[in-house]
Amino acid sequence: MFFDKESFKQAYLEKFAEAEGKTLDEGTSWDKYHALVLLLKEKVSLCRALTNEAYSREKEKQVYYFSMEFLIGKLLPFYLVNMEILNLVREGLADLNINLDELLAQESDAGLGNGGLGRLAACFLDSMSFKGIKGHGNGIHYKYGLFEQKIINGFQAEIADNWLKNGYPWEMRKPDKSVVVRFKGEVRMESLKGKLTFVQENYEPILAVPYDIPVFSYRNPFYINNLRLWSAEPMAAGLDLDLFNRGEFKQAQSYKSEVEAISSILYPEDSHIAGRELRLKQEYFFVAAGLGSILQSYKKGNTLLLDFAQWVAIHINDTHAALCIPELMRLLIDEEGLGWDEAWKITVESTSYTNHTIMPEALEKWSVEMIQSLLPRIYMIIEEIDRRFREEHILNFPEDPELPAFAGVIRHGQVHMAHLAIIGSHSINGVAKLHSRLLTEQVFPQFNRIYSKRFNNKTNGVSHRRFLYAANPGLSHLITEAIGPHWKRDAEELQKLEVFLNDQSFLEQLAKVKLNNKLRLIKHVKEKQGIVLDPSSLFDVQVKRIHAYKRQLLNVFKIMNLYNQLKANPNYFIEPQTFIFGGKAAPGYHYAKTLIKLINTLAQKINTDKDVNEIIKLVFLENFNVSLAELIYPAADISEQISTAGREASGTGNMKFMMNGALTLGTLDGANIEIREAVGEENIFIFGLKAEEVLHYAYQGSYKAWDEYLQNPDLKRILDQLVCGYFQEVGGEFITIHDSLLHYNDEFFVLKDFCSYYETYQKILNLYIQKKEWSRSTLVNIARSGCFSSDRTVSEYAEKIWNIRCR
Ligand code: 26W
Repeated sequence: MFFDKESFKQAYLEKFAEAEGKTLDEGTSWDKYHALVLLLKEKVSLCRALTNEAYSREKEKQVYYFSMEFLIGKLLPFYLVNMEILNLVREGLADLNINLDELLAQESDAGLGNGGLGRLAACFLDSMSFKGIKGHGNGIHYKYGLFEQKIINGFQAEIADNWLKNGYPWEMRKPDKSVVVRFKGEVRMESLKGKLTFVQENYEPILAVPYDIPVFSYRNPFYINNLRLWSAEPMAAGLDLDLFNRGEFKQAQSYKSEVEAISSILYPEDSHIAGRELRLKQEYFFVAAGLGSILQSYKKGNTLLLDFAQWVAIHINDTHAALCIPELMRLLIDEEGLGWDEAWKITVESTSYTNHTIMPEALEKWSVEMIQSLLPRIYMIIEEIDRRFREEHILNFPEDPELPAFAGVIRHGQVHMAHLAIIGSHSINGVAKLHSRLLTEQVFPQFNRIYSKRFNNKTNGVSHRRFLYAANPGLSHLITEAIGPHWKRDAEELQKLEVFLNDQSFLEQLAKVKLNNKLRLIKHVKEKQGIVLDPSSLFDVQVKRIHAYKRQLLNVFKIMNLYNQLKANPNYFIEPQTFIFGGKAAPGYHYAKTLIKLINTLAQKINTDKDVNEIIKLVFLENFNVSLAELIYPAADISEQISTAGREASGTGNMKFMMNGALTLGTLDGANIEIREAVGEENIFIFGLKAEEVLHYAYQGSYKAWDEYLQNPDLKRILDQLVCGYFQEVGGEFITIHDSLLHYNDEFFVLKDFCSYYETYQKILNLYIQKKEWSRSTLVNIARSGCFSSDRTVSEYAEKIWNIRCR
């Protein structure tokens, strides 16, 4: 890459002059950032070209990861760390009077995702590249990513995220690789030499133009993979020229806007599907564009179409990409002339599907009318898939005539996307052991009977290079000093840290790293929100999307109870504590937005109360995104993972906290269960109902939230405080929350789990004051976090699902 600081400086100055056409003194921070990205991109391409020549690699299978979301965050700081040139570049730039941090601040935090699913996709890109897998992302080039969150008067306000306003130097527009995507129209059937063919007519063509972003990983610029994001553009030079020529400028302009709307904005909902036509258009758009270009390049390779599945794996990241199945069928049958059976075999063998949620309101269903009018040929294929499935399985399971009705793709005028994905894929996986079990036992038992071999588990993982190595330089340094650098390549090596469990000086250094990370976060919070936090306090953190099932409310009740106790008993001694929340609510999710207001209202009350504000403090951090996450995880003592058991498919924040040495306070849900297995019961704090118990209550209808309220005076006080003027709430803001618990019987068992949660929290406080024991527990968490690296997850996908070799 660069041999030394001097060669970097020279290359940088040359690149700057060439790209910006100014002297360095005239250049803005943006110019300097821009030149640095161009230089790195060029260097990396050069490295790859040279190595390719040297090694001329044999033909390899390619994986295409289809995802509507890629929450990649900032690339420059991560890539500098991955190439191990951060310090060299920092020092070289400093010699030129340039502060690297100012350049890093220029890059937008690419927020092309909502939360867990999108961030997982980004971690997989890193790990696929690291593992030497030719694995590419395929997604949408949204003009606006997930909104920026501002807190105004305690409420969430949303501001459009115009992440491309200055341009994005990592991406490269590739107009020559554009694909035409066809919507609407009619399908004409005709017989050609005795063979039935299908021709789509009078359709609306839309141009899909790709933007490519290079993906490379740790010390490994040779495997440059590609994240390809598609942008929707009108076919004829930006305008409908017919309309334009007829003088109908307004209509011409509106046609342009309608087309561009397809890749204009990321839907900010992640647990509720509204069934809007624009979203369906987005789904088909990126699927058709991606598959179209894959097939084009596959055919250039002169390989037999019938061998497609041997060379290509199509992975669908939740059902948002399930239209890959009928679209691949359409391409193979209509465009390539294969018969149904051949096409179906190729489709099923190449496609695999990951499910990320079992919440019924998040399982996608589209109305038959909508698919039929927007995608007439695709609908015909879906109907045929449904017909054949029913036919085959009525014959195979005569003892259960109900089964096909249950398990078909089309039911009651709706297309069930998960069913389509299951029938059309050779592998269906959940994202943590419990989740995968619930998929087969509770959500899709009929399919599990038919296709039991297809169902499997792949527990999620996260990029330990981003969330530990790059995000926590202090801890990374300490680890490398202790066990050498190999853990960056193989996270399992972190286990070697256990030899320091009784090393007093190491444990003290660990605590010092945590303190420094708290100071780093405190500085940021002070600059951004003007709030001053206490570095000697315990940092209890819950950062994630705001949802009823994630139960931020339970955490709020804990804080209210603690506050009530402190007020009632001024001599009550506890360790100083800082409660930190962060996360976005979907703009239309009223309950979640009310929760944000409640947290801020409580914060205002506690932080201005002189009786307590030296002991406890509460903050809601604005605009939780990848960059903020990278500051928060390293500073946390407690990781709140308190979803109602059975609801959180896996969680990945839990893993990021763990590898940064925070102890989990959580339910037996998602991957918390596997974290407990890894660290042992004494190094995690588990409370609350188990998934089976929750299910049992739900079946029996035997849970009575009112009883909890009446029997527990602390809880009663808290609930009353929500609605009795305690917060001086305007217009009864918190009534909805109160009603969700008492009038709608507390669907997420907040009241039921309260006591056990509160008691477990007290245990944490007890351990926290025993500094040595606490640090040991912290160390066990770090040392055992290796299995939650996405390197492990991606290797499992490669071996068991994609059938592909890893490095
Ligand atoms: C708009 C509809 C919709 C529905 C579901 C959008 C997005 C979704 C996603 C599937 C929700 C999601 O992000 N699920 C999360 O996926 C993570 C990665 O596997 C898991 O760790 C989380 O537990 C799961 O909630």
